[in-house]
Amino acid sequence: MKIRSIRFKLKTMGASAFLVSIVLLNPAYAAESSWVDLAVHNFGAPINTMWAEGELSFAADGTMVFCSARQDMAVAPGDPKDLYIATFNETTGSWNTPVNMGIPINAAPATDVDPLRLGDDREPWFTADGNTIYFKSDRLATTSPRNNSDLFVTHKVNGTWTVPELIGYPISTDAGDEHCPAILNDGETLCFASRRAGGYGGSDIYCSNQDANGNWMEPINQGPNINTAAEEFHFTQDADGMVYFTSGRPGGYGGMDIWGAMQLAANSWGPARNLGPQVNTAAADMCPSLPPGADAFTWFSSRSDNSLGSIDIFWTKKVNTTSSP
Ligand SMILES: [Ca+2]
Ligand SMILES: [Ca+2]
Ligand SMILES: [Ca+2]
Repeated sequence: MKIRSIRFKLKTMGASAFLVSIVLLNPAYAAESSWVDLAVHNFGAPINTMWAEGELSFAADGTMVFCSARQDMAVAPGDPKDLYIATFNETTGSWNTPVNMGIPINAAPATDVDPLRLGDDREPWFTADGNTIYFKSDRLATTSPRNNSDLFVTHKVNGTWTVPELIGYPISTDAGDEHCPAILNDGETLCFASRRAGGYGGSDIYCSNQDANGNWMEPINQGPNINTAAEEFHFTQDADGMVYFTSGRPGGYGGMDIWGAMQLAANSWGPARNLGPQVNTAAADMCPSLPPGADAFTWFSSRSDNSLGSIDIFWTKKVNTTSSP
């Protein structure tokens, strides 16, 4: 058998963003579906480690922000999660060593102020222009009233990330444990998860838009095709309008699974479909993300196969998901 190299390139806005070199064993099959197309791929080192990785998000140029529980680069000993930024090296065909975004983007533990302030910064949403990151943090958590997490935003100004600002009420609340922010394809609608009263149970997904003065309006529960009595969180929308999200509803493969639903109108979604057994397993399969280009799908999972330890980030071809309506 001869060795043949297939270069799999994701493109966006005319710019090559993300390149993976893959070796196939038989050139005769190169034009057909191969194991490469069908496989679930581990992102590999240096992104995945023996600690937990997850919650990734991409800018249009392929730069990735994600979170990790790795302790060898944490902003403080015992810090549970920090945000990291990583770029892909097209020369070597692998990711560069990720960079801890540092304080003040990441908060150090402040349990002396309140025992809930563990320094848990996670669930980044990177805007396509690479200049804004929304994320969840416990830096303002309070035991009474119990407020575990809120949403924050930071902007890159002249090459420096600004001190994160709280996205205040009615997005962050004192009782909702807001998390998993996301911007829909329109570039304007902010969606997030919250346990606030009035939902279908547990964590539900809500969306909001700004009024003419730039203030976020009352968030709208995304309805029963998205939200159930189980946990729902982490929207991400593709160019076709399909939104991918995490849910623990019945009918999946066990634990948390990733589901898809097509947008019908503002705040209105078609029936949710499980993405199928390539992506979803009996373990926790969560927090979908879409790299630049149309054909890849990424997420994180506690699946034990092909893992570098704890939770890892994976990708597969989008064709391996069964989300089509
Ligand atoms: Ca790991
Ligand atoms: Ca729910
Ligand atoms: Ca699962």
